[in-house]
Amino acid sequence: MRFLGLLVVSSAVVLGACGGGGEKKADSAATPAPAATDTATAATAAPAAPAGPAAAITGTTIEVKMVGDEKGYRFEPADIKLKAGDGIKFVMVTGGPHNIAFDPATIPADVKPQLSANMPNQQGELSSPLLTNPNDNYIISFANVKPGTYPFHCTPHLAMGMKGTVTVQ
Ligand SMILES: [Cu+2]
Repeated sequence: MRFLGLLVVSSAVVLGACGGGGEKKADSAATPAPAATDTATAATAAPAAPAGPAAAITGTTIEVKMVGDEKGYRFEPADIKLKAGDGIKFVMVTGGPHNIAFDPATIPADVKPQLSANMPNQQGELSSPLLTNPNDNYIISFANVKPGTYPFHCTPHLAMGMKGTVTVQ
């Protein structure tokens, strides 16, 4: 009996390091966001148009592990603080598939376009592809994303509490 050598070509996650020279300095005159306690149950379905170009990471890339084991499902660390221009590399470690998703209802309208532009290959609005294999990863630049705290979660494991927050300072 002969076995044909099966060449398993692992799909290389091509992380587009796009060298677009569009470096915008976010010199926003820190407008303090009013404590928005309004119930944003707007039934108006705003089209998710990724307006504007992705902004490349200019600062630090922080690694966040995506873990699922006997202790549960989680991001490590789960609460991440970023400076302007930083980004996050989400790495699948165990218990996948995992993804990274922002609930569009929790993301301010003036943040959505840049965040969306910085999330390649979305599988739904503000939702990354599923990461299935160890070391699969997904990088989100938060460059040009306005300061604020944005909750995110893993869609397959949201019910098991796999969630976190990104705070852009
Ligand atoms: Cu998960």
